[in-house]
Amino acid sequence: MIMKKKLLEIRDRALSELDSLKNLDALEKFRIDYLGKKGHITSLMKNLGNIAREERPVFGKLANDLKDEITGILEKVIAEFKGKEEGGDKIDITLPGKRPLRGYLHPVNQVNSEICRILVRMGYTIVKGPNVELDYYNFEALNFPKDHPARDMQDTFYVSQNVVLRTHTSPMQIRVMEKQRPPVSIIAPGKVYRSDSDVSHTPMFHQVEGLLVDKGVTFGDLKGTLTSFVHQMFGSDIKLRFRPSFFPFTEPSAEVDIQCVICRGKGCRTCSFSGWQEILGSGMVDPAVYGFVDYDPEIYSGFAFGLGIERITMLKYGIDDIQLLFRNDMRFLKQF
Ligand code: 2NL
Repeated sequence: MIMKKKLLEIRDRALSELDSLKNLDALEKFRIDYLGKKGHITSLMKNLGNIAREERPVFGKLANDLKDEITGILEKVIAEFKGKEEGGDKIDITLPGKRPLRGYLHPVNQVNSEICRILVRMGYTIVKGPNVELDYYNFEALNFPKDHPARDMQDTFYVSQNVVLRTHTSPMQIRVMEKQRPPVSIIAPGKVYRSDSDVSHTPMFHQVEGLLVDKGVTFGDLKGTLTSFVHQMFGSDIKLRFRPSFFPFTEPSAEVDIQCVICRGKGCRTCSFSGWQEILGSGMVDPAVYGFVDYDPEIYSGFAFGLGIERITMLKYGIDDIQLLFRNDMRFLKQF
């Protein structure tokens, strides 16, 4: 009976010790202490020979039961610890994954990329330059007279008397022509700034301008290039019309309208029921501009065109308020 008391004592001690163990190392030490070759429970069993013959079967069973009980609890506790250490009880790997939100280009940048892709494939090279420009490159060398309304403080952001935020990307074309002899075929995409803000104007917007100068370039080349561009951009069944216009830096000048992409010419709100939408300005480079970059207008001729990216984005998707493109409202942007 002394042995039975001893057995119960060992059981109590084992159970309370098990409760206080904090990690897998401590559990392993516990296993050796109790179940190892020289462990408390193993020793009990080895002592079986020292007790009365009649008591041996009963005591043997008690000792075996204790060994099984402690082994069972120990295994369970070890499994729990392993789970915790590996984070196994926190992550259910059978749950479906969370799909991360994937970023994508703003519609204005998507349309910009599409325009540049088409023009680069036609042989144009992309050039980029400063948003803060000298009056000389923004106005003077582009043949704007000193009293031209675009030069007004009301329309242009002045940094100082002869420095402005560029009002178009044409200054880059002048910078390239200053350095490079013809043939020149470049496009200048980028931000431009005008002191203007309403449903159809924002103080900053995006433009792509194209310029091609070489020997023997004609208005026919301009028409062919822009027709091919429009067909690639909006579809080969879209009709164009070239309308006489005026720009200080081109002569002759033409604005290009396309059949309304929303109503296909029938007349709707987007095209003010005219069936046509204006998409770009263009013209043959004015000989006066060549004077500023030292090209001989008797030898060279060329054409240029400029288009507003926001305007084309709005036409393409039937957006009626330019401000929507700048509010960064995901409910709006997600649609593109
Ligand atoms: C428009 C009109 C245009 C040009 C831009 C240009 C550049 C040089 C010389 C001559 Cl360096 N022209 N650019 C020509 C005609 C029209 O843009 O309405 N853009 C939104």
